[in-house]
Amino acid sequence: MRFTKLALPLLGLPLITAKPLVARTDTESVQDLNEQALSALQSLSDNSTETSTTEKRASKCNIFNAKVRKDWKFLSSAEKKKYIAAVKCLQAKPSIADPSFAPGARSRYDDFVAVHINQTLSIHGTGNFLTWHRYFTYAYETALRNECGYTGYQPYWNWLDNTADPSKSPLFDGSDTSFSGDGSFVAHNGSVTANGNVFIPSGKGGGCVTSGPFVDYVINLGPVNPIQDGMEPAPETLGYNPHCLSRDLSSFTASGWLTLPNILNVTVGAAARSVLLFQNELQGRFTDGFLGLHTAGHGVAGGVSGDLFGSPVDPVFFLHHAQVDRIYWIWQALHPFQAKTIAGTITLFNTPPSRDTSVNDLIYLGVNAPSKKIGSLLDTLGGDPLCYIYV
Ligand SMILES: [Cu+2]
Repeated sequence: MRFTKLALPLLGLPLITAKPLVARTDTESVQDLNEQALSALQSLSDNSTETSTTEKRASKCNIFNAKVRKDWKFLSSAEKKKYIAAVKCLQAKPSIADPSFAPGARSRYDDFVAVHINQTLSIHGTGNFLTWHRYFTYAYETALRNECGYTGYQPYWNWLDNTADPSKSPLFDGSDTSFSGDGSFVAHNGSVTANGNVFIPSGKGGGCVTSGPFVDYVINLGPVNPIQDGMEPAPETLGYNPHCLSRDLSSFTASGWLTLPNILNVTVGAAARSVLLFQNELQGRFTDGFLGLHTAGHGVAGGVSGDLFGSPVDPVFFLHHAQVDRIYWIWQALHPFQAKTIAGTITLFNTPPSRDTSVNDLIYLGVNAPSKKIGSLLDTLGGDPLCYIYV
């Protein structure tokens, strides 16, 4: 037993030491973590009670038959265009939510935005933050596939690419294989996070995106609590408020927060010791000016993405949250004894004070997916319904 406990966290280390002694880029170092996670999961699978590899490959969900989520930049142009076409399809399909719930929802895409807006104060800074956003992203991926003919899986945003200039990123370069680029320049005095603790200086945008697939996209819901100077909230929280996709790409936020040390800290460093430390450092604490990788990613996009409530209106949200989930998946794989633990209460940083989150609590996504217990969403290879890995 003692041997097992010592051995498991060391799994995969030979992958690093075996590589030639040349400097690894930050992106490659994160890729090493991803490979360690895969080898840890494979070792767990090898140590399971099933006898043969053939048997494993045939069983319900395992590392061999799991769906594979990839880095956006490694999708072919054709694959990127198919993903973008499916997003636009979801934005064109009529909403199926009860209009009394979200009167402003017009599209199937809005049905996702609406449940996020509605539950914001009970899904951030809470014990369900990681699993809620995991299932939300999964439900969105499923809608793209089942309702809009997408045949791939949910890609992720590799945070450490292009941090010096996010407008060069394949996600934000404004090409027809991006999520549109920066907003037009609108003079403003930066953005201040909701608690007033972090100031993000203005970039070169602030207005509507000017190129790429989402240049004509009309957002119907939000913003609820915009943080960019001069941006006004919608008159009603879930009312109809047509507006454009705005961005203010922030190299300040990307280069300051989307860093290798921050990723190492939460996956193998001091903040990897418990799920509570992990989730707070990853997500960002809204109380003391620590943005964290998650909040920083929203801040890098800026504009409508700065609104904690309405951030899913920017389709890049789902690539960002796939990366948040990838980091969670890596942490879980490298910490198998803690992988299924949860921590936190059911209100935003326990405000107002509330009970602890339970693995028996349901994740509710309205019309977007059947409700699932948190306990069934802790393992991406759990098979009910999750069955995916990251590469
Ligand atoms: Cu969220």
